[in-house]
Amino acid sequence: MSNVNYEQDGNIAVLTINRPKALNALNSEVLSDINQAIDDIDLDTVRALILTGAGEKAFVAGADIGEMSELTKQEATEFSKLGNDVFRKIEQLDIPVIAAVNGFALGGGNELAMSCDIRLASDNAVFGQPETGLGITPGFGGTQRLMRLIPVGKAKEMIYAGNNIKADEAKDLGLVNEVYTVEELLPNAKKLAERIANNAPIAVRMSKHAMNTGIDEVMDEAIVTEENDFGNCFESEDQVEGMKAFLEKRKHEPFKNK
Ligand code: DAK
Repeated sequence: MSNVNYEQDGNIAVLTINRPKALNALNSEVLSDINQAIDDIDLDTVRALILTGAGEKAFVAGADIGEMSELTKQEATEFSKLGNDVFRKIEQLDIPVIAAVNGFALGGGNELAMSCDIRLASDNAVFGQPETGLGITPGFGGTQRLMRLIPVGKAKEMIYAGNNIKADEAKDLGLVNEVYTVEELLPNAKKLAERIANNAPIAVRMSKHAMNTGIDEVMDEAIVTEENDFGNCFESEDQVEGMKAFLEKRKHEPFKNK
């Protein structure tokens, strides 16, 4: 797949969107390639995924404006569904996904980053939803995810006015967890991915499910979601080993994802 690179190293994998000449803008081909690459992940061995963009300028500069400009209403709906389905697949993937945002994350790029569990940024990263200046609304979840991640008034300002924010402000707002130099971004994303990969995969998966499901539920339902996910861990060998190792005051054996 020419539009994405996928590399697995042990238990972690890096998916790089590779269309740097167009600042990694998402056309339907790129979206299909991301979709295929996600489907091909070996979830028995990969325990954390990093998503990043090729080149020095951009994570993803948005959906492809050239392709979108020609769409009919029917085609636009299909394009929006393709993007939404891929982004939702990333959001609901059984392993945590870290966005390593290495430059512009505009429109669909910011929306893609927001579909990930965690965002880390380089100090030259720029986040924004410029769609209203193009005569459209954000179409890959931006109207919904941004206001769930940062204060509603700030999300509305970014979307109505098309104001971009830089990495430091994104950190202050909680949109990104940490800011690094360009060179240090990927190594630090890998360090975090490795820390995640060292923990019990079923427990991480159940935690992701509980948080992602519970955030859209009322508290009385959300705690039941947690109860079930907590209970599910007790059918795993990793739970037995993790607790046994603690009680025996030793380091646990590498977790087996079983
Ligand atoms: N689409 C297509 N090409 C793009 C692009 C994009 N989003 N962003 C950049 N490029 C291309 C440029 O056209 C240029 O191509 P050439 O002219 O070299 O062939 C190349 O990438 C380099 O860009 P620049 O020359 O512009 O580079 P600069 O450093 O000067 O500027 C920039 C960088 C990121 C500030 C600028 O490129 C820019 O403003 N880009 C557009 C950013 C943007 O507006 N992004 C939001 C796109 S809209 C929906 C579904 C989805 C969406 C909405 C609705 N439904 C179906 C309902 C999502 C919408 C969006 O994401």
